[in-house]
Amino acid sequence: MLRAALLIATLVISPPSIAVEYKSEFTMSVVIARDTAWGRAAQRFADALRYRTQARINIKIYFDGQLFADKQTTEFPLLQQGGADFAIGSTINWSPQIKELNLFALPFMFPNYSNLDAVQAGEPGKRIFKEIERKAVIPLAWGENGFRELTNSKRPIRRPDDLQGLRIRVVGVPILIETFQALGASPVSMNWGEAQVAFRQGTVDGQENPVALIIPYKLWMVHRYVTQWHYVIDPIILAVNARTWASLTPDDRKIVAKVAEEIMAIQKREAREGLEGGVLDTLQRIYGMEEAQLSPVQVQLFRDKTRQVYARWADEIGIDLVRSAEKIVGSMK
Ligand code: X2X
Repeated sequence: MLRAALLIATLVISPPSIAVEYKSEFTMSVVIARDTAWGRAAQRFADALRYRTQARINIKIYFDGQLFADKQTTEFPLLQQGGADFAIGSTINWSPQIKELNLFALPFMFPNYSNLDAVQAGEPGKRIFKEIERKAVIPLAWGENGFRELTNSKRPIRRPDDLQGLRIRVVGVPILIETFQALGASPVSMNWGEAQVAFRQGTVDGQENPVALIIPYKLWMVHRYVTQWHYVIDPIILAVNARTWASLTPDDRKIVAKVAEEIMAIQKREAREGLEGGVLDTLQRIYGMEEAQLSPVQVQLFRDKTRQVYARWADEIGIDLVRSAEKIVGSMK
């Protein structure tokens, strides 16, 4: 009798529900504007999580690099240290801290998106995610900024010679600076925000970014010429700070992982939409840009000029990783 009463008392006193107390607001860093495939994915991720977790996970997104007052190459340390709980970041911006991410910036490494998907899904992609995890950041899903094409205000670029002396804005990472130097241009590194001003004022002559950004950033207003050369690819990654991740309940972690995967799969499709079927024609037809579409022979001339940069960076990145990716790309040609 006494035992039964005790049992009932215990059941009443210790109900199984554990109230989760998260911080009232998680932060998320995004280097670019909301009105892009990349920015929309951040918004959808935050909206879906708020809904699916009954607002337990409430994310405030800082677009346009507002969360890192400094250079865009400091976004990864910010995420690492918890200054941002989440981020959708470019592999270029994170490459100073994760040297393996320079794989995607090896000049003329990836001929098309299928090769890239295979590398990400295969051993190299898994290894890269492990490296990120070792640095206290949990990568949740790959997304896409796109193949980076060249735009400028001076002249059509069809041969390396055409680039001679042109001031080209790049992100301040060594591999891109060295690539443009090898091509005879004058690379100028600056943040994406400052770059918009430099384009309008003409203090630089050109830049390199995917069509998915050329259109919403209206680069067609400042640069008449565009060259489709697919010289590097720029995947993006949705990731979360490791302590933030550990603070979530296992059930919430499952929801976050699932939502990340689904939203970023849509993001990839959106960023790539029409790209391989000649969206550059759109730049010409709608925005009056003059496009140079390079033949494989013309691309080869640019590739030849950047071969040493490739070789040097293959060592820096880790020759095993590069060979493993090259093998996948080679088997698909
Ligand atoms: O700064 C750029 O060029 C951008 C927006 O594409 C990146 O964040 C790498």
